Parts: sequence; C-alpha cells; structure tokens
Amino acid sequence: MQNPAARTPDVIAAIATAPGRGGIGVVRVSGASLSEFAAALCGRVPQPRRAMFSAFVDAAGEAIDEGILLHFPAPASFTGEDVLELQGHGGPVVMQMLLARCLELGARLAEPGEFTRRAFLNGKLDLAQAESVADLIEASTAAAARSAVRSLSGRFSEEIHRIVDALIDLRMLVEATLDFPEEEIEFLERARAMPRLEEIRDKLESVLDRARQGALLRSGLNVVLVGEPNVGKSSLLNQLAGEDRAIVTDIAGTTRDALRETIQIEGIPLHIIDTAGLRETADTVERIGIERTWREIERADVILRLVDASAAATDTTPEASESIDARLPRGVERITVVNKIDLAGLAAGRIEEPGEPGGRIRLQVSAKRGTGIDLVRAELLRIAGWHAHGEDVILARERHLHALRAALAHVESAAAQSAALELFAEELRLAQESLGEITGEFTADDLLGVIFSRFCIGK
Ligand SMILES: Nc1nc2c(ncn2[C@@H]2O[C@H](COP(=O)(O)OP(=O)(O)OP(=O)(O)O)[C@@H](O)[C@H]2O)c(=O)[nH]1
Ligand SMILES: [Mg+2]
Repeated sequence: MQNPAARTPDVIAAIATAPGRGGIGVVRVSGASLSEFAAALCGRVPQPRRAMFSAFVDAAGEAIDEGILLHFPAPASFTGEDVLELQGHGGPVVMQMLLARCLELGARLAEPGEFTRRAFLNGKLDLAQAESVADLIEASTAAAARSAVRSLSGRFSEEIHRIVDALIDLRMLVEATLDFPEEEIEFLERARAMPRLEEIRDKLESVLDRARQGALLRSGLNVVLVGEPNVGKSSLLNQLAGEDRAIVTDIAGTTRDALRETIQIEGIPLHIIDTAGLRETADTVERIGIERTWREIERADVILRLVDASAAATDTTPEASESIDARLPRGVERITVVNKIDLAGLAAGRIEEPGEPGGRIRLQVSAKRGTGIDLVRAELLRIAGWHAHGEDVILARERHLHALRAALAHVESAAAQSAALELFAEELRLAQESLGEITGEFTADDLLGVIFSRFCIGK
C-alpha cells in the first residue's frame, strides 16, 4: 500500500496575524489540494483568487465567524501549494476557534517559518529571499526594512548570481584548457583570465562591504558605558536616549543593574548599556551589579570609558582608575569621555592622543548640560564604520558574511595559483560553492532547520 502522505505534503495551518485583538485576524492554510477543505469550511468551493464573503462553519454547520476567504490554487501562491486565507475578526478566542476547526479538518499546526520553508523548497524564493522575509518582519529601523524588502525582491540574490555566472564562465575556460597542459599559460593570457578574476574579486569586495554595513543595520552595536560611580554614566545614557531612562542622583552607586536602551543614529541601532559604577564595595547588591558590569564589558563592541573632569567630585584614586583601565579588554574599541567639563571650565571637543597605541580618542562633554553629545554620536558612527551607501546596503546575516568572506578567500587563492591550472580551477569551484550557500543551492538540511526555526509561526 502506498502512503499518500509520503508523496503529498501534509496540510499546515496557523494564525498569521499577531496575537491579541485586532480588526482583522488571518488564519493561513497550505497543502496539496484544498478545494474540499474550503468547501467543508464555507459550504462551497471558492473561485481562485477571488475575495469571497462567507461564514466559516464548524462540523455541525454552526458559524464560528464570518469573513473573507481567499483561495490561491497551486502553483501560483506564496508556498507554491494550494493556499487558503481566512480573514476573520481578530479576537484571540475566535482566531483559536477558527484554527481548531482547520485542525479538525485534517490540518496540523505549522512550525515556525514552515510556510516560507515550503516556498523555498518549491522554488518560489531562494534562501536569501526567504531570510529577508523574517528580516523584514523583524526590522527595527526604516532603513533596515527598506533593505530587507530589496533583498526580498531578489536584488541581493541577483548580485550573487551575476558573480556566480562570471565564476562559471571562467571555470569553463580553465577546465577546457586542463587537457592541453602545454598551452596553459598562453591560453590564460589570451582568455584574459587574470583580469577577469580581478573583476570578480572587485565585485565580491563591493558586495561584502555593503553586506557588512547591512549586518550592522540588522543587529547594531553594543555600546557599554563604563566608569567609577558618579562620573555621569546614567546622565550620558539619558542624553543619548533623549529621555530620562536611568535614575541620576549625586549618590555614588546609584545604578545597580545594567540598563539597556536602544537608540538610532542615522538609522543604525545602537544598544547603549548603562552599568553600575566600578569600585571596591562591601555592599552585596552593588557587588553583584559590578559583576554584571564586567559581563557587559565582555560583550561590548565599543566601550565608552567615562572619567570626571572635575575629579574632586569622585572619591576614586588614580590607582583604582588605572586598575579599571588595565582590566578592559584590548581588542575592543574604546573612547575616553571626559565628563563634567562645566565644572572644570573646559570646552567641548575631540582630542586625539597619537602617542598611545592606536591613538586614543578623548571627547570632552557635559552629560548634564548636553554639551558635546553630538561628538559622542559622531564618534559612534565613525566606529560603526558607517559610510553612506544609500540604497545599496545589503541586509546581510552573519551566515552571508561568512560565505562572502570564504568566496573572497578562494578567489584570492586562485589568483595566487595562476601557474597551477588545476588548483586555480579548484579554487574557483570552491568560491562558487561558497556563494551557492547564500542562495541555498548548496545548503545542508540541518542549516535549513536552524534558519526557519527562527521565524515566527504563521510565516
Ligand atoms: N555639573 C555636572 N554634573 C554632572 C554632569 N554629569 C552628571 N552630573 C552629576 O553627577 C551626578 C552623578 O551622575 P550619574 O549620571 O548618576 O552618574 P553615574 O556614573 O551613573 O553614577 P552611578 O550610577 O552611581 O555609577 C549627578 O548628580 C549628576 O547630576 C555634568 O556634565 N556636569
Ligand atoms: Mg548610574
């Protein structure tokens, strides 16, 4: 006996709209053939792609809700299968009842991202496009949303395909010459293999650069405010956030727990983390807070090290201050923010100290008065490496960056192998394979599982 479920994918259903109350709520269903399913739910088979007003009925024929039914027969649907959309009233109870009715009719609850996964498996979207569906839903800034929608429309994938095509052309040329070793070098010259490889490398570098910017747009930077008690960390957080988020008092040790506030500078999300001031203390709660400060420091992309310009106001010693500096991680960008310049009679400004390794930056500000805060913003943007790419930013994921870097490394090894044609060809093949991971041509099943499990249910 043949099991029909082995051939035809099962029917999946989920509430596609956000939980809670809303004017409209949508239950989405996808499966091999849904005409009968629709008829059982509405009493008649809906016309394809026509909005049909109908009651949605239970097994006894009683109305659960009424609304619009849409039927998208395969293959012209989001998933490439038959899709039904039930647009009912957006109350949590009525949506659950509608969903329960769909399950009763033989559907099972969709897993997170399963609709999009089916769209990918049915060739409706490639992997980069499928990921951009989730990125669009999760976009935290308008710039990120615009970038996600560009990827969804396939622009990122097209760029990757163009580079892959160029690689394939070059591979065909090279592999054709492999059989005639004596002509190798001359052939490569005639075919302009090296200039073509250069072009491929330039394109890859450009995509990687824009993808790096996009990764930043997607996840932002962790900026941790660090310093002794009372230097003005919470005051600076409030200035950057533009509102009173953290408690500010003149009592040293006011902030106990790390406080995280996401702000935007030119559309880039920056997670500003205010922490407990660092000092020796016998207070148990404060000590736990200080341990948390060090944990935040470990995860920092940027450290803003605050010091008090007036010094007199803090009860710290130069030795204590040095021991904090010595414990800050080396590889992380660090800016010294000299605060309370109003008390010290200093002007706002940016001072570069070329003597120290890497050239330390000092910014002179007054967090209380709001002087010099623009300098802090500009410095954070500089560290983020943000340069205006306008509309060309690619909302990349770490996975994409990894694949692009691998492809670039193979193209560069190919350039170094021009005398050994077989190795040259092999590096080109590996570069192509790395790029294929982005669009999903070479992707392991378990990776697909990881990618789609991070989607919300109903997408
Ligand atoms: N005059 C002056 N006072 C400031 C400035 N910035 C902060 N202060 C004052 O310094 C005191 C401590 O400020 P906070 O922002 O609470 O300092 P903190 O670093 O968060 O302190 P803890 O949470 O205890 O670690 C408050 O009385 C602030 O009003 C400044 O630029 N000028
Ligand atoms: Mg504080």
